[in-house]
Amino acid sequence: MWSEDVQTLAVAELRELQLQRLQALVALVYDRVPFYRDRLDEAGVAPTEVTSLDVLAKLPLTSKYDMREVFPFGLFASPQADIVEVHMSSGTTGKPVVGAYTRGDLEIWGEVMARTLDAGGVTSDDIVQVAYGYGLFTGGLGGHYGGTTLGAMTLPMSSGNTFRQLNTMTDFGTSALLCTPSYALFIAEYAREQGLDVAAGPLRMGFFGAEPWSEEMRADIEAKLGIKAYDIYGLTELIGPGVAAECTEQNGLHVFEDHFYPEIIDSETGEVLPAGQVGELVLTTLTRTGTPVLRYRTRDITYLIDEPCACGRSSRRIHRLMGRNDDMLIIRGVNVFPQQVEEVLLRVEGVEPYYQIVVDREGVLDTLEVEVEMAEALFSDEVKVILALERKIEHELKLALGIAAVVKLVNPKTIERSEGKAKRIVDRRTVTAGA
Ligand code: DLL
Repeated sequence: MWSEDVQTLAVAELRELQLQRLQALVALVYDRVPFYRDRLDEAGVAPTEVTSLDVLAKLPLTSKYDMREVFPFGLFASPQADIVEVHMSSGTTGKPVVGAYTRGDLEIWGEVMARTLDAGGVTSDDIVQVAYGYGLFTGGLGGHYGGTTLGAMTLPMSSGNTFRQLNTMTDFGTSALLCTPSYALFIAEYAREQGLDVAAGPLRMGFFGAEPWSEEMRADIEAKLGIKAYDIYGLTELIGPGVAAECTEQNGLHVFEDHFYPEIIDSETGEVLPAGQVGELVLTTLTRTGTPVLRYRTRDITYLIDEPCACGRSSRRIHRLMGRNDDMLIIRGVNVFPQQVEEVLLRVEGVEPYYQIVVDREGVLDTLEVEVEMAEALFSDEVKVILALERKIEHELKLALGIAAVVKLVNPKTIERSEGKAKRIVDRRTVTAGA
């Protein structure tokens, strides 16, 4: 196991290490970042009062909106001369969020991404194809630093140019693929069209994340590519990918707790919830010095698992993400997560895993429409077969969501394929709702 000593540390020792690091972090941000100093002063907690991990619950939470206010340099805790790299979130809903890395931070990133790949079985003998986008997005370079830190032969493909991805995979004998789950599906589809049997080749592992995906989607990808598909998690604000990752047990994602401290809170009240209870994930960086973050509200919904894992890692795990509280649709008063829709669609025979959820409003009533591609085999079938399948999926969705949806089977290849994060929700109500 990569960095086995620290990954299997006795829990009491891990907590002690976390406390020491938290104390250093709070002292650092208090000293160097006026934004945090003001928030800590407002909360009435001095750095010297962080005498146990329980004090963390009294420290202020940080949101994406806070970060945007101090864009771009307001959260730097190191002099600009010590910053060697910067990444940014896409900022589709406002100003982007900046993550700045010192040389030490890049080493930490390489380390946690090496752990991520090692957890799925990658060694220095493997050939790692990084098909996350390179650039300001953290997926490409994060995967890259993980591969090179581990000593694997790393192919910096970036996303897109699927023809070349497949040729390279075949020519080099790639054994590990890194990309978004939606791009993995597209690669599988493209390979099939080219008559290439990826499952028969050397590809053995995939490390997928950066967007929501379901257990059903995992099974589909594993079958089509003939691999083990591991769920990996992270976000720009914290470091990028490398915050948490699955081991070969594929039963929750181990948080690399010596670098990132996880909490689950009730989104409404901010109260910290015990392991097993579903809520919003809050993360604190324990070691970064470029842009360290205190109690960042991720908006991601999950719960903590603190039972020991058969793999021997002593860190707590998070359950596969269950949605984001800002992706949650409220349709006729009912909470709907896109992943619930995906789970239903992938269980049904006759449709492909390409779909879009369209929410609109007719008068005062919200409408939910799910467009999903029919399988090639169904395409030539009679209209009544297609209609019957639509009604069947509507029935299943009603059972799963508790509200009615209209299902429209669309022709094969009509829903846009994704090379990065897929866009699956179209909410036309936002204009009138003013959100
Ligand atoms: O997506 C970092 C990353 C790159 C993670 C490659 C994994 C692999 P951002 O662009 O800042 O960073 O987006 C972060 O993406 O808050 C989640 O909502 C979502 N997300 C990331 N990983 C997963 C996952 C990268 N495994 C946001 N499952 C996060 C579900 C995920 N959602």
